[in-house]
Amino acid sequence: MRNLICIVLVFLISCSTEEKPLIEKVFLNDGWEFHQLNPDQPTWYPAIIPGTIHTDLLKNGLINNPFYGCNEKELQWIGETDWTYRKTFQMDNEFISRPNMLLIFEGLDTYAEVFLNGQKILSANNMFRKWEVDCKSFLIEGENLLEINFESAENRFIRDSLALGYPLPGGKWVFARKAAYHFGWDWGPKLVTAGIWKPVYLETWNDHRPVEIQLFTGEITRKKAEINTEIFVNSAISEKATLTVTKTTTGKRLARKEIFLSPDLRKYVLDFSIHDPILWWTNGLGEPHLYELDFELKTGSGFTWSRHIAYGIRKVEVVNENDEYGQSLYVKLNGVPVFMKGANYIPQHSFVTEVSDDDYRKVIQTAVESNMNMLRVWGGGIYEKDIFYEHCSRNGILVWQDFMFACAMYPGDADYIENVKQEAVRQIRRLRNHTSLAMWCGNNEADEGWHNWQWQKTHNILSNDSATIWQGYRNIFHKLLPETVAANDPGRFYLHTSPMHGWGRAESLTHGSAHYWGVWWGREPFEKYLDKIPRFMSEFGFQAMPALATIRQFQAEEDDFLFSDALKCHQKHPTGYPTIDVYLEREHLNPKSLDEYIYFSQLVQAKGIGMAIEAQRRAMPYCMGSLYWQLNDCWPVTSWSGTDVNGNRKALQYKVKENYQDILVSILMHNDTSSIYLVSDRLEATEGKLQLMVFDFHGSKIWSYERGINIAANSSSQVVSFSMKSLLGGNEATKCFLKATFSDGNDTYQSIQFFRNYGQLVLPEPELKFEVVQLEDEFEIELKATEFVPFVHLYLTEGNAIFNKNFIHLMPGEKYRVTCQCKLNPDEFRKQLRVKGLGDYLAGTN
Ligand code: BMA
Repeated sequence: MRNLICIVLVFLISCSTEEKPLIEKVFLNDGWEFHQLNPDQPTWYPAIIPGTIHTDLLKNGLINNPFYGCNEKELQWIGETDWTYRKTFQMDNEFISRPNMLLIFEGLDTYAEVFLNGQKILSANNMFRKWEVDCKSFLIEGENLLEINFESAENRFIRDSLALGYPLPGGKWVFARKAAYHFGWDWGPKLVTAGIWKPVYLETWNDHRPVEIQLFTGEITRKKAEINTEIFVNSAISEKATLTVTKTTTGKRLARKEIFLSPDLRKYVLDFSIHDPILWWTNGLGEPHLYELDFELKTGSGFTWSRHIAYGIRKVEVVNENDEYGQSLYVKLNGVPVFMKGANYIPQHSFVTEVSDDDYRKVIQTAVESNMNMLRVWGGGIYEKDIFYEHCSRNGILVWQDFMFACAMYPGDADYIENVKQEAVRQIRRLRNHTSLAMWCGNNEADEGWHNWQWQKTHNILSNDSATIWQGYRNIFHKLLPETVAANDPGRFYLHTSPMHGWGRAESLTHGSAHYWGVWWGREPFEKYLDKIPRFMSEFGFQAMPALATIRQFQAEEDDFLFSDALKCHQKHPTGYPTIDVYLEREHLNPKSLDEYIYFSQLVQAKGIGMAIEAQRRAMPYCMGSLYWQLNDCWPVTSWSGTDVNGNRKALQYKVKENYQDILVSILMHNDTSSIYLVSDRLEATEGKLQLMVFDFHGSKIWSYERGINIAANSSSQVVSFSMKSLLGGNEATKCFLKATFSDGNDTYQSIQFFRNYGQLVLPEPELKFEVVQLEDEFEIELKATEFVPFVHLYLTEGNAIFNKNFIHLMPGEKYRVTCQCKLNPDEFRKQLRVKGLGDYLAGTN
């Protein structure tokens, strides 16, 4: 296709004395086309950039939806095929005579040979790097042709493995600097993408090209915070310039400095202070205050450059030192140890170019509403877009950032190391100004795999090769990455791996970060979580099915049975459903229909993970972090996530919200004794009232206790305990529950504990009524029941929805209001809404 592309000009720089911009970006995202490399009769199809080969094939109607049914299996050929993309564009004489001209690829996935007017200008091999090519001598006046050939990452794996000559544990991602989850994961499909996944543009400049700016917070006192700024500029000429920084909100200038720009220098500094600084705090502890700052560079000849930065003043220290128990790992924010409450985050889609800005807003909103203060960007995905970190900064969420290495050992040759170095430099420098960035971590479970997963045996690794592989590991994770962090992001904490010890080893509970998978992978009972308390739990999890609306995304209603082929294809753990079944049986739950399986698996997931979070929070300050596996999904699937790919929240998400509140009321039932704990993350003591009540399922109070309490700041303590006998006083354990509340006069925190497993409860058959009212931009559902109804579940049969509360315990006669955001009209909403309690579901299974 010889299209005349639409050239978008972005005037980065404006110039008061000349008409032409001094730095200009000409985007080349439009008018691309693609086909398979080297077919007999090529047919070119239009492509959308940024995108991937899968999205292009799908949008041209050439393949079926990869997420539907078991389609994934039939689409494996795409990842095994080489592809080519091309576009043409016009250049006039004025443009090509400009002095400095770069062709910039923000991201190429992954093995790409780039040709401009028939000449090879770039060989790319890392999706996490930005590629800049000086293209002045290749551009011509008139029509230019840009072509990119993508080699299949799967085929490349075969070539690279043969060349290496010894096996590397892990999967097909070990050589490719490409998102590992594209090769399939235990929650994600194997869809090995290729393509231009980030913008492409030409950038021209004349005299100066500012490339980046970095801010460091120096000393912070009550009176002022010192900020040091480094600005990096490439210059072709020497001249005087002025650097200024202004507060956007007030227009107040904070600093001004005369500098001399010169081709021999690159780095310029500007130091300034902010008086009476308002510190940045995490969600729940205070305001995540950001200073909106405008930096400007102006030269005598009229060159102007500006950059806006939202910057939080805070001190984050990650304390990882030997202590009386082993080795601590905790975050100190502005001098205060803060318990990290959060989850592991994975890419939001198998094709990351499909994730919209609004999706980023929503996923962080889920974290905020769930009272989290940390997310871990897991190492098998991607370094996220800036917007992700911006939302985290604005919402008080700290980021634990893995480098993109997971569950494998990697080659250690010089080319590979250099490639990783360039990637690390690029990503560190891109992310280091984000206030949310707390720490870097070398990899996910590579050290653990090497020492605990018998890789040497299962991969037949000879001892010589074993030494080489381990040396390669050390070179990357103990040398290259920490050194690159120290050089480019001085002061930020680097952890070489997570977990620091495998979950079978004693040190995992005494030293640093731990991933506890005895529950789920080891099928241990949830009660194990009570004993397995590490210093910082960075992974633990349990699976549940997604919402019915999400299942409907991959199968038709007539396939709603256990277990349809599509349900099997949308479970990626080798023993996923049987493992869930083990835990359902322990809970005396026996789902017979899909509807019941969704509900029961979600209840059990919430119960188990809730128990773990409570145990970890109760154990503070010994344990100072709880990041469950996993916040979100990349496609519709049964997985460990609390929120499915369409934003529907599982029971877990509501449980997490309760368990991550700044005050936790926790009931520990053990050996026929119920102990009540109060945990507070608040920075000051809290005066309030603790109330304990035992109710039967008709709502009659059969026992109560009340006491005033002063909870110390940032503390956990056991307040009181009672034997079950005294709580029940002769009533049947299957027909009662314990409710504990703590009220500080403004807020009330509560916890409910049953005395028996969910399946053993003897529930009455109440009348459960609900009414729907349409509000301005959401629906309100009013619920009422004649008897106690535990775990009332609201859901839609087809539509995706966010309920502000769900899995609610309804007391008899009490009116309860829930709001729901969804895109349905009122009639459709009423038609699709289902409201069911635990008793309704149990009745179906008897
Ligand atoms: C953890 C993660 C992932 C995996 C999850 C569930 O260890 O790092 O590799 O998806 O377990 O098995």
